[in-house]
Amino acid sequence: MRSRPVVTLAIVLGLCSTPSLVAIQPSPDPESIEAKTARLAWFREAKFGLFIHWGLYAIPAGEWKGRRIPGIGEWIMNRAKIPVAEYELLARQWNPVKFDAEAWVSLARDAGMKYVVITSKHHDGFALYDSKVSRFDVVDATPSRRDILKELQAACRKLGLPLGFYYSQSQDWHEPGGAGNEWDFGPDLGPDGKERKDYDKYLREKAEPQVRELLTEYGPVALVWFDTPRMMTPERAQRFADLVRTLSPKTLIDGRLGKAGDYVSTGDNVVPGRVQAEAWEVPATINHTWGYRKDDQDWKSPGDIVFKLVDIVSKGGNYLLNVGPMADGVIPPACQDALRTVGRWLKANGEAVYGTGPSPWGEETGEPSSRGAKDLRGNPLFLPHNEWRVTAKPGKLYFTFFQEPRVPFELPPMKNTVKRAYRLADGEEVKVEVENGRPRLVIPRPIFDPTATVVVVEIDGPVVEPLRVADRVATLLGLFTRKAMTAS
Ligand code: JFZ
Repeated sequence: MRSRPVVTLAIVLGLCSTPSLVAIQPSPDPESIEAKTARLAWFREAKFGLFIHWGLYAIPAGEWKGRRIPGIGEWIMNRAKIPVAEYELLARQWNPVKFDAEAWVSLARDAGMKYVVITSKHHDGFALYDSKVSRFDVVDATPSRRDILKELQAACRKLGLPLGFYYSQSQDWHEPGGAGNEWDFGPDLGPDGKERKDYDKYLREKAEPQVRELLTEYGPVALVWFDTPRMMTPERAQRFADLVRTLSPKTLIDGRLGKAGDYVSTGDNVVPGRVQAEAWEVPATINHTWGYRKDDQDWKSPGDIVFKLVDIVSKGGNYLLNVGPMADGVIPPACQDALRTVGRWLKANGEAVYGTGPSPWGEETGEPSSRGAKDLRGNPLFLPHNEWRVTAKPGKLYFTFFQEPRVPFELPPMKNTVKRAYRLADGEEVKVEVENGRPRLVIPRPIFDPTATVVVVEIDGPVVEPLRVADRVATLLGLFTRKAMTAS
């Protein structure tokens, strides 16, 4: 604080005495709103991404020594308390002969996904690329020796999809200093709450150098998806943030580093009830595990995925949907089919998704239950309404119906007049009636596409102007401007 006047004086003197320096733009503060907004532009447009959890855990695929190990597949080392020395042996079986990076990225593209995020190193500590600071990776420890991330980087570049890396910065069950492996290396914390491992040694000698390798050798890196920030003090988290900001200023940081990132990551599979202003993303499973488990073939249906996508987008978020490839490198065919079906829907209706803004209203997503009912955790009970959602672009509203609505469908209150309405998939005109100043859509029955039918409503003015209660009363009394009445 005390040095500030001195610094200011120095700057002023510097600028005055050497005019040439004025031309040098100081690089904008990476934490400024402007820098963050610019970094986030592609992410806010993209809406839908492919998450890939792949590693040695795809080999046991949920089963260890003939025993079914419950829980998510990529946690098998932890759940079965497999010693490092034994888990390491899996690397000798790693030989994904059917892995085809371009096939994976094409799947993402066919599904209408606009970015890809893959586990570069999960909690088990095994890296999917040729790391120079650890031998526990696909090249140094396996008979295959193929650098998975290099191949994916090339495929993503070729097909034009941004590629990001999940990196487990804190948990590393392979390292004595990493967090999480209490079966080989004892607890992370003592009964006094003090740290018992040389965690900073692990961070300095493996995690930080590996993040550096990813940013410098596998770029451009769209984002780093940090996770489970155990023992991530603000100082430690800052060291990772500094690496990302200095080595690759356009790279996004997710919401699980241990300090605020560029966007918020919700809990796994958790979709908030309401519109959120900040950029956010839901990491979600397509069945009930991230890493492949042979006993989980319970894929979400294309209709369910389309609903979740539009629901999330109408609340301002992104949907990062995961697949767990099998050990041979193949993404389970049934889950590929579901994704391609979603892609066909998006091919016809993507305009309602990509680059849109959230619902101008928001009440349509549900309502708090009356009389203060609480859920099991004691939170106010929220009753979701899932009949329709709305997204917006300048002058246009996209109403997506997941069920046949009651017809005519009364549009939510707005001051704007409706110019016209049409079905997005085939351009067919949808009749608009106006009653008491309130436009209604006469949607033909049966509904066009039972998965989800989008009706585009063109309005005057770029954005919805909300009707306040007083305006609504005036409308009902017939006092509202003639303008609203002339729509149809
Ligand atoms: C973590 C990992 O442990 C898991 O294996 C997977 O990679 C998943 C995407 O992320 O699990 C979490 C992390 C955070 C929450 C839930 C599961 N959370 O905040 O609710």
